[in-house]
Amino acid sequence: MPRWWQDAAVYQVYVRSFADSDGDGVGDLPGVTARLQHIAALGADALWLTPFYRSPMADHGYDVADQCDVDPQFGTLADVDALLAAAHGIGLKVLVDLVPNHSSDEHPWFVEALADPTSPLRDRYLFRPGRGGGPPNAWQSVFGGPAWSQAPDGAWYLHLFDAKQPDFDWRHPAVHAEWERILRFWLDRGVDGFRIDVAHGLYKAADLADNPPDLEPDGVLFHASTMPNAWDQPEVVDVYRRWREITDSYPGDRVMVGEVFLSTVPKVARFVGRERLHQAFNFPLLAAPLDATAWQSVIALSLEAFEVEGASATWVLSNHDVIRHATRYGGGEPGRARARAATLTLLGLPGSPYLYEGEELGLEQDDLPAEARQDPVWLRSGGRVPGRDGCRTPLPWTAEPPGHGFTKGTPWLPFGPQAAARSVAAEDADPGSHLWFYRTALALRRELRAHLAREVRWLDAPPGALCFARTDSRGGELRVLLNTSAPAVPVPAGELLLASSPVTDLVPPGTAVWVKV
Ligand code: TEU
Repeated sequence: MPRWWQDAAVYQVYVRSFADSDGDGVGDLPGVTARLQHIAALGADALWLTPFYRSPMADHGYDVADQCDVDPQFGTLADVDALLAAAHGIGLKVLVDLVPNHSSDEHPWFVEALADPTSPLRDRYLFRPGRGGGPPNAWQSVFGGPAWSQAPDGAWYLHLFDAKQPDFDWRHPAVHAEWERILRFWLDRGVDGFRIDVAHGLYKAADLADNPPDLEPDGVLFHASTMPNAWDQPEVVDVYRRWREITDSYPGDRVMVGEVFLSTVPKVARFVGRERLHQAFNFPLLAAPLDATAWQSVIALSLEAFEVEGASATWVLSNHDVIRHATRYGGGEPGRARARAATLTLLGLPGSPYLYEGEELGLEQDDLPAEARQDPVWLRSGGRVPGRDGCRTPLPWTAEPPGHGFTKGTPWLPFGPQAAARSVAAEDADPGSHLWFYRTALALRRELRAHLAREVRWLDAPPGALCFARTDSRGGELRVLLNTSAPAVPVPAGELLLASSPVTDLVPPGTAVWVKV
């Protein structure tokens, strides 16, 4: 019997942008509770809440000042309890986001460490003397600029992200003890699991040595590959070994999914398994072009690496850090059609799809005016890097501006031009909508998944297409065919269960089908 999380469809709620209950323009926990029915009706099994902890919001909540309290913008601890009770009442599990690589500079530990050079709390972060009048090494922040800033006494502290996000020193035992306390705090409160931010981070090379100068980034996503001394150190998996013992000691199959932002499946696979994390996000697939050959090779590698004892595969195409996949795949109706084809293919695989709020509506990346942008990536790069605001605009619930059912006030980021046509209400009223496609696909997946073998068999397909089958224990099999670029491919013989776009007896490029054979 598979565990609930092995095949769970998990819906990512970017709390700031989901639903605002009090009119301040920022989404909040009571807003999520009031709209849980949307997630249940979609057919998701669980939701993941992005950080709602006390935070000065320099990175919209990924800069945490108190990991065990709720920011007043988002609500209260009682609101978390109410959300958990309501979600559990309708059969939804809830994951919360942990941010163990760094804290906010307004965390009480760091406040004292920064102010007092003799404080023992300094050792819980990475303070170092400078080198030749500058920072201790040449490491760069993910958000642009040097990864070091100075304390008033002249010492430097490391921040791989914003200057308001100092990195912990995971070589200090107090950091381990504190995070085990935080883990238990949320497990005791009844969360079903954790998404672990920057899970490949935490440890840095002990000597903080400069990185080899001639490394080329292998894609914008994978800053980690150019700074091998800053990420993906051997020690980090031992943290998760210990955390797995803790999560396993609780009833109810609590789960951990790591945001392991590394470029290849084998690098990510090191984090996953029986004595490690249950899952890690599959970014190599997200970064691959939507091309049958590339997809088949990443999917095959992923199944081999992640479908192992005590773990399962994940499939993710969008989140709050990347360009929405309808846009990456070309935008407009063709981009949305390709996005549906990609999603339908992944929903046919064993493992957990992670769906980002708004992708069920086929939302595209919004192009925001400079004065509206708020992402530290945009701010720190002086406007050179567009940043992530375009995938974080609020969810349009209704067609009516200005609040679109998201807020009674002014939304913290403006709605884009697609808000009215792609609102939940508008798509709910249209049986041919992207939203209804998601609902139908997830419902069908739910019906089939108990009967389908986890094993995936690859079938012959013409160049530009891929095809796989999973045996149905009641007889026959499910066949999934994705055509990315072949001249139209015949629909496999059998009962056509679902198509990502209308098909006749041919599957055109940019289309996927499920067939019961
Ligand atoms: O993202 C991690 C991130 O930004 C990646 O770029 C990665 O860590 C980097 O390539 C280095 O390998 C998470 C959150 O999802 C994001 O929203 C936060 O801004 C960030 O961590 C800092 O907490």
